[in-house]
Amino acid sequence: MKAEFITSAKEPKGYPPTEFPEIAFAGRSNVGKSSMINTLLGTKKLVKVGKTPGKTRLVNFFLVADKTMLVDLPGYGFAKVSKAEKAQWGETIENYFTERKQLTACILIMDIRRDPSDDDLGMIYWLDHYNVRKVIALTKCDKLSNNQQASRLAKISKQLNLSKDNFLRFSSLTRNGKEEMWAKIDELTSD
Ligand SMILES: Nc1nc2c(ncn2[C@@H]2O[C@H](COP(=O)(O)OP(=O)(O)OP(=O)(O)O)[C@@H](O)[C@H]2O)c(=O)[nH]1
Ligand SMILES: [Mg+2]
Repeated sequence: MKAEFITSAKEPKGYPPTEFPEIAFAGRSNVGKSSMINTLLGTKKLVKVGKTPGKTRLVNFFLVADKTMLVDLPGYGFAKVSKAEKAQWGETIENYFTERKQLTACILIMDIRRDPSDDDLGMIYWLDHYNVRKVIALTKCDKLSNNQQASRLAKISKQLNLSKDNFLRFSSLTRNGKEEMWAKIDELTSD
């Protein structure tokens, strides 16, 4: 699949002047946003991933097949950074979501082993409020058995009061869920 890095930006004035529909990847620090984009693109290196939370600090734009922009965002909710840094990342994310007209849908990523955080809830509330379509990707599924995955999915879907068709299971390690995720992205960017 043809995929190219377009640019990184902190402020809206640095965003590319393109009109392609954009899919934003959001979620807690270290949840696997950048890894998911690499997996979807079939690359290991196009997007930088990290062992420590806070690897992605800018908004990164990747153009796929000359038609869809995948947007990698900094994570939220990482406790071990300074207040100033937290505020900075928060602002970078918020700027993107409030200012970017090309935003078409959001892949909200959560670790299947963890309960949704207040930041996750805030993100869902915000997306619904602004009518941004979303899918919730439960990632790191390779850490659990199929049965465990099913029970975690049931629990999270109940906690969020969202039916199961809002969720996709994913693993960047095994690439499980990759085809389903692309099908979803195609659906979200058509019409
Ligand atoms: N086992 C497993 N590990 C994963 C998976 N996805 C990501 N990881 C690991 O989780 C860590 C964080 O991955 P990143 O993709 O950098 O996470 P991120 O959400 O982009 O993090 P920030 O940019 O810091 O917000 C890395 O050590 C990855 O190798 C997965 O599906 N399974
Ligand atoms: Mg990242």
